[in-house]
Amino acid sequence: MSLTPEEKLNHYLCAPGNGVFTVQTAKEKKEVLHNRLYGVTGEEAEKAWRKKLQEFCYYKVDKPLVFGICHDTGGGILRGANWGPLFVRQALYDRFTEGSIAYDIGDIRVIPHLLMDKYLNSATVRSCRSALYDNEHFELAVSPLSIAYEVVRSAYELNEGARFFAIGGDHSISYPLTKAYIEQQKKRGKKVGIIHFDAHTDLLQQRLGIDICFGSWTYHILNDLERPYHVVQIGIRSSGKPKEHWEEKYGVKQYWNYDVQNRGMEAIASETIEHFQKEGIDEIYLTFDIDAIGEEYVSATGTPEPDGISPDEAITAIEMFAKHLNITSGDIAEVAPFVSTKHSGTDADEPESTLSAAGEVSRAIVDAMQFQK
Ligand SMILES: [Mn+2]
Repeated sequence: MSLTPEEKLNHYLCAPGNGVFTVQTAKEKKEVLHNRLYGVTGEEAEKAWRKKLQEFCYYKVDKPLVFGICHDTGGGILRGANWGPLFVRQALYDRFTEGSIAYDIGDIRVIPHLLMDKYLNSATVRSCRSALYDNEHFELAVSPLSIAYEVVRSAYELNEGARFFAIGGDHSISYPLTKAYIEQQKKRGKKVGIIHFDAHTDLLQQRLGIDICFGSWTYHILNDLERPYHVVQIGIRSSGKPKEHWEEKYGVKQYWNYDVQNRGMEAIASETIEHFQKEGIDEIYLTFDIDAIGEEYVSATGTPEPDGISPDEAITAIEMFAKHLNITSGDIAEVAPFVSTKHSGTDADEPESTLSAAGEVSRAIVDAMQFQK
């Protein structure tokens, strides 16, 4: 039996911060968030969130939608990005009042052992449908990445111009999100570009036989774009191969961290803006892997890397992009608040330092989505 987009969203989502399936862990943290968003906690917060979701479905709210993907099964070095949505939301809403410029529709429901439905046999799909939806015959996705894709598609069915900001999660979340985004913009006759901040290229074809994961999602989205150089990567510094390899083999455009340090972020951002303008790009998806920022500021992440861009450089670039490009959706990934090992003798307080950077970056991306050109 097939369901309407409203019914799907009601099955696929849960209250903000509740996407990590726990009974007691971080309960207080969830209550703080719910109090802030709804003025109540527990079942009352659940009701208040569901009412907001109904409002979105009914009124097609035209603000950027915020949702969380508490998923780190696509990671594989240090896990813990499943806690990103709960903590990054707090940091984001510390910087502006939720409701003023964005609309929080909650977290997607996550079975933490799953990645994508295509990896599952039908008996597992049925059993997970029973667990999530109480009905093994509902034709609904059960894995986090498959659900993320369906949530974005359902939002588009309700509002064809929906804009969203997703909070991950490991970086594999950007695969279903950009996939759904590109399909939709193509339908609307729009030409799409992706700005990708990261320490890594994420251009592996597969990792240990798994094709969609944190290290490979970009490779798998290249064919969906009109040209591979409609992906611009910024901040790369940890790669087994040099820039020329990736640019020549895959056709992407890259600015490594040394480019940023040698030429300054403003020059890199200007060149990126000119590149997209020259290509006639209508809409931009901006994805930000928090490890683009150096581990001296950001160590609460799965693969921290030293000597990256600074939070200020990131904000400078995003604010320049916001002025000249049409950023209509985006995400932040790989914030892992409980993974706060101190590397390279840094003395930053963690995870506060990482969360402050993540909050600033998220605020800048959501702000960027306000400007429509
Ligand atoms: Mn990444």
